Amino acid sequence: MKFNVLTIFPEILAGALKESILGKAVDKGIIELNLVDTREYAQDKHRMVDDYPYGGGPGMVMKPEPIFLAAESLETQHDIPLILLSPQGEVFNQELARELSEKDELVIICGRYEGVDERIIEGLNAREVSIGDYVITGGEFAALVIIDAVSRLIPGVLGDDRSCEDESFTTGLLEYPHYTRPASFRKLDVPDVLISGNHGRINRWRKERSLERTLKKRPDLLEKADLTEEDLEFLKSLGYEPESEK
Ligand code: JE8
Repeated sequence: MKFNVLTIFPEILAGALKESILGKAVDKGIIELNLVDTREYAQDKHRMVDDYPYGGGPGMVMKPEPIFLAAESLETQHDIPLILLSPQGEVFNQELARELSEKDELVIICGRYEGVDERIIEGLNAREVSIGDYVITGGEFAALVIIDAVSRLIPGVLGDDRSCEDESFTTGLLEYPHYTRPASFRKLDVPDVLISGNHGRINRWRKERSLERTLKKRPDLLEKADLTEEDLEFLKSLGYEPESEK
């Protein structure tokens, strides 16, 4: 997968993506980063990438020309999804991460200031995506979130023993609680069942904790989760009433 990112702050992404698992995936060539500094495509001698908003008002708006030229400079095939990060976008989730992870290549446009000239959306046929309902200062950190979530779904990026089949948001449930050594720490003990060696009991315990904490912390997730008859019975024993039975 090749991520083309258009930004005036390529170092934010370069710095974050050279570390850890994603850094290794880049080294291995499983993911490729093409960070394009849109300031390089500014048209005037002052290399201006922003200008005053038509109609007045506070702040500055990113000019269209540098972003169009940067996008057109990419040696990409037609048909490559172009994502514009924006608080107005569809909210990013695991389903969209999966969809994007199937692509060979993506183009991600990061704005700053008050955002980009609206003509970017139509003119470049960009899909607006938001990482959630809060305000950040620009698209770069949102791009990192998307690159991270998409990359870890690409075969070879995670270690083999970390297949992400059974995890939260794949099952639609929150994860069970995790513990490691020591078994007792400041009088706080690891649940006995996890030390029992009985994998039947351990799996049942984990499934039940998963269901229990999803009911407690994120009951909204239960409506879409794929629950067995047994799961449903357990949830009902905790007081859960499915929306369909209300
Ligand atoms: C951005 C952003 C995502 C999210 C994304 C791109 C470009 C309209 N506001 C713009 C005014 C305050 C400052 C904002 C800065 N900004 C924010 C996001 C995003 N994806 N989930 N929240 N915010 C830009 C400029």
